[in-house]
Amino acid sequence: MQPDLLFDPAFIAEEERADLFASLSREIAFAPESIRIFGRLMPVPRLVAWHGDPDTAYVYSGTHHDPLPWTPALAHLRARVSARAGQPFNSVLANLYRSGTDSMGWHSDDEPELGPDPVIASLSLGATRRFRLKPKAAGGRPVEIALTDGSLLVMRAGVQRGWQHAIPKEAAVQGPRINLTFRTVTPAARPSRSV
Ligand SMILES: O=C(O)CCC(=O)C(=O)O
Repeated sequence: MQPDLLFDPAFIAEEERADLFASLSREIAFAPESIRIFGRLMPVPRLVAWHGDPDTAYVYSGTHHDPLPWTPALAHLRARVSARAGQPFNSVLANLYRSGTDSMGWHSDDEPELGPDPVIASLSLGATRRFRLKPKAAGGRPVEIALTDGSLLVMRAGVQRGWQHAIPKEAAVQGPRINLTFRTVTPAARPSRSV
């Protein structure tokens, strides 16, 4: 069994990559974030920002996030990524991996706001990082893809249901990487919070 992926290594042309990385670095207020594990708040090993349409509040890492507005570079990339993926997106989780010591643990993007079978498009700029996928079912083989500068990976319907993914630490990686995961949040899908 293979995950249903679209991988386009040259989605962003080489001559655009550095300018886009600089625009995103300037426009996005990447911030530290914590995750609650067994009641204790632990910092996640990367910086993050949540941007989207006004009604795309999203709970991830156990915390409620109201969206920041689309910046010019994010709005530009949303249009291009939606056209390539054949799918509209109303929000984006931006991750900044400062070096190879930043990482993302095993997870599926399966929060209720994303619906039962989300399509998620992941754009990478900067340092190449290894992206690992492992099937939830016993006996399946893991898959690894090098997410290179300017690449687009679309995880199609079924991937979040059947697979987990991660970005492992890589001591040899010195440079930073920005990753944008475009998503579609359905506000009504999560019961409203009590205050
Ligand atoms: O940085 C990446 O390529 C993965 C990001 C990711 O898994 C996520 O935002 O859920």
